[in-house]
Amino acid sequence: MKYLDTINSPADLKKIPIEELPVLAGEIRERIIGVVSQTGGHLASNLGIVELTIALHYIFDAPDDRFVWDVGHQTYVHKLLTGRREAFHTLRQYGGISGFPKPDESPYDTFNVGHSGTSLSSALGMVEARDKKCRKEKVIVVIGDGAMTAGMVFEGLNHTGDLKKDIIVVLNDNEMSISRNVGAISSYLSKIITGEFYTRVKRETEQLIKNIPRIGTPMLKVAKKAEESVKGLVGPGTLFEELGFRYIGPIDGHRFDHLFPTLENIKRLHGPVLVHVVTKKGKDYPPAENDPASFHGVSSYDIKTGVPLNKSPLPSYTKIFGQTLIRLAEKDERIVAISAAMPEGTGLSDFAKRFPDRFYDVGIAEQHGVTFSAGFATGGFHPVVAIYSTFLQRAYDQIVHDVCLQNLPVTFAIDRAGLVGEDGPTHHGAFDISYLRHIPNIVLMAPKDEAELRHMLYTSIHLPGPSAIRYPRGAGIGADLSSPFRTLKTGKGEILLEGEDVAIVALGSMVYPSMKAAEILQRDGIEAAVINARFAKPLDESMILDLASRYGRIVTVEDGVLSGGFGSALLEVLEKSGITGICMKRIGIPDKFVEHGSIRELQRVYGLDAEGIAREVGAFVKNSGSSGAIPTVPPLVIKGGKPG
Ligand SMILES: Cc1ncc(C[n+]2csc(CCOP(=O)(O)OP(=O)(O)O)c2C)c(N)n1
Repeated sequence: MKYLDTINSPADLKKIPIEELPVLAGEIRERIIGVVSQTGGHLASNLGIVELTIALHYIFDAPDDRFVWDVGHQTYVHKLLTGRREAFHTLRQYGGISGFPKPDESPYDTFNVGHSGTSLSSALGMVEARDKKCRKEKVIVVIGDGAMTAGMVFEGLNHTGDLKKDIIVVLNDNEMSISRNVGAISSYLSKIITGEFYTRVKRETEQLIKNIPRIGTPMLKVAKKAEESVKGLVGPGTLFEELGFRYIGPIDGHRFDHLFPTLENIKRLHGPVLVHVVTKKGKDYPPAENDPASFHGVSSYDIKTGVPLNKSPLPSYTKIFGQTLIRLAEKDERIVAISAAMPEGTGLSDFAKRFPDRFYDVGIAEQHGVTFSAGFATGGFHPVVAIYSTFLQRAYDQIVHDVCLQNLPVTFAIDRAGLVGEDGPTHHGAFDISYLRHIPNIVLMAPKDEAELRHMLYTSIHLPGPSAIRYPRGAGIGADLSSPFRTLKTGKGEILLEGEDVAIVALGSMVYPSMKAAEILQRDGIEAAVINARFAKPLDESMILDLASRYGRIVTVEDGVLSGGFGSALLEVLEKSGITGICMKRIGIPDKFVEHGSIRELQRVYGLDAEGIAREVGAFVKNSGSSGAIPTVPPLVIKGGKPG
C-alpha cells in the first residue's frame, strides 16, 4: 500500500515517519504526472513544490492554520493531502475538482484565487480579522518569485511592515515565472541564492576596514560608516528586513532536514517573517525539468516523452497574432510589443527573439505594462500590449485614465477572450466587451477567424487612437492566410448570409457557430441572415437599423457576459434611434461565474455552440409571431460618428 493512499487529511500525513517522507514525495509526483498527463494542468510548478507542501502540512495545523496560496496553480499537492486524493483524477474536468483553491470545494482552501499577487493582501486581511477576534491561528502565505513581481504584493508588503502582525510568508523561489523570471527583484533574489551577496559584502567590508585610519575620532567615524555600510549589505534579505520582515533563508526546498527545523523555528516567531525557499520547477520529471516553461501549463501528454497529445494541426490565434506582429514590425519601426510575464502564452516569444530591443516583459504587472505603453506611445511609438482578457481586468483604470483619456495609439491584443475551459472562473475572458466598450475613444474588434485577426491587427496599428482586438483561446478554423493585409473600415460589419426570418448578428468567434446554426435552422424552414459584426465599438449603427427595419427580429451572439455586452450595445442603438416594435434576443454568457470544463462542454451547457444557437433562435422565431413584429421606424437619423 502506498503512503499516499492512507492520507485523507493532514492528520494522516503526520502519522507517516519523517524519514519516509521522501517516499511519499515520490508517490505524489507519480500521481500528479499521471493525472495531469490526462487532464492537463500546471505540471512543473506542482512538481517543484512537493516537499515544501508536505513539510508545511506536517508542521502547521490546517485548516485551523490558514494557507494562502498566490495564484493557486501550485496547489495539487495540497489538494492531495487535504481530502481530495480520490477526486484528484477529476482535476479541471467539468463537475470535477478545480485546478485552483476554492473555499467551496474544501475548508482547507482559504481564498478563491487564480490571478497573481493577491496572497499578501488577502492574508493580511485574515490576520487582522484573526487578531480582532483574539484568535491564535497562523496565517501562512505561499508565493512564488514570479508572483512577487506583481505590484499588489508590494502594496501588501508595505502594509504588512506597518501593521507588524504575526504573518508568515514562504517565498517559493525557482527563478522562474512561466518563463524565466524578469526584473530587478528577480536579480536580487538570484544574487541571494547564488551567494553573490555574501561575496560582495565580504569584499566591500574588507575594503572599508583596510581604509580605517589607526587612531582617534576619524577611526570611529569610519568604523561607524563601515558598520552602516555593512548593515546595508549584509544579510541576504536586507530588502525584506527593511520592509519590516524577519528574513530567513535561503533554504533548500527539497530537503526535509532543512525544511523541518526552519519551519518549526518560524512557528515560534512573532511579527512578519519571510522564509526564502529554493526549489526546482519540474523536479524529478526530466521533460519538465529540462523545459519548465513549456511544462508550466500543459494539455494532455505522453508520460514517457512529455510530448503533447491531440494537438491541433491548425495554428492557434495566438500564433497567428505573433507571426503577424513580426511581419508588421519588420516594416513599421513604431511597433513595440509588451507582455506581462507571458511571452509564450501570448505568442510573443518569436517577436522577442527577432526584435529583442523592441520587446518588453514587464513581469506580472499588467497595470504597469499598460501605463508603460501609454508613456511609450506619447513618444511616437505604437505599443502592442498582449494580455489575456482575464488579466487585463487588472489594468482597467490604466486603460481608461492613461490610454483612452489621452487617446493614445496603443493596441491591446486580448488573447483568451471568451470561455477558456479547464482553468475555470478565474480565467474565462467573459468581461472584456463589457469593461471596454463604454470607454470613450477605444475601438473594439473581434475577428471571425484568424485571417481577419491579421487584418484587424494591421488596421489597429494604423489607427490614431487606442484599439483592442479580442480573440479566443485555441486553434483557428484553418482560414486562408495568404491575402494581403487590408484596412477594415472602422465600425463596419459584413453580411455573410441573407435570410428572411431573422437576423443573427454575431461577434468574433461566435460567427462560424452562427453560420452553422443558420444551416440547422434552414432544415427547420427558418431562413436566418448572419452578420459578422467585426466591431463591438463603434457599432455599425446604420446596418443595425436597416436590419431592424427589414427583419423585425434580431438575435445577437457573443462569447462574453450579456450584462453590458455586445447585445446590450445593439439594444442601446435601437433605443437611441427611437425605433420600436423590434423583437430582440441576446445569446451570451449569463450573469454568473462560469465553472471549469472543456470549452466544448461549456459552450454546450451555455448554448454557445451551433446547436444551442439554433435552438434558441428557432424558439425565438416561433415565439415572436409568424413574421416578427412590425417595427415602427422613425426617419433614420444616425447620430454619433467614428471615434477619434
Ligand atoms: C494577474 C496575473 N497575470 C498573469 C498570470 C499568469 N500566471 C500564472 S502562474 C504565473 C507565473 C507564476 O510564477 P511563480 O509565482 O514563480 O510560480 P511558479 O509557477 O514558478 O511556481 C503567471 C505569470 C496570473 N495568474 N495572474
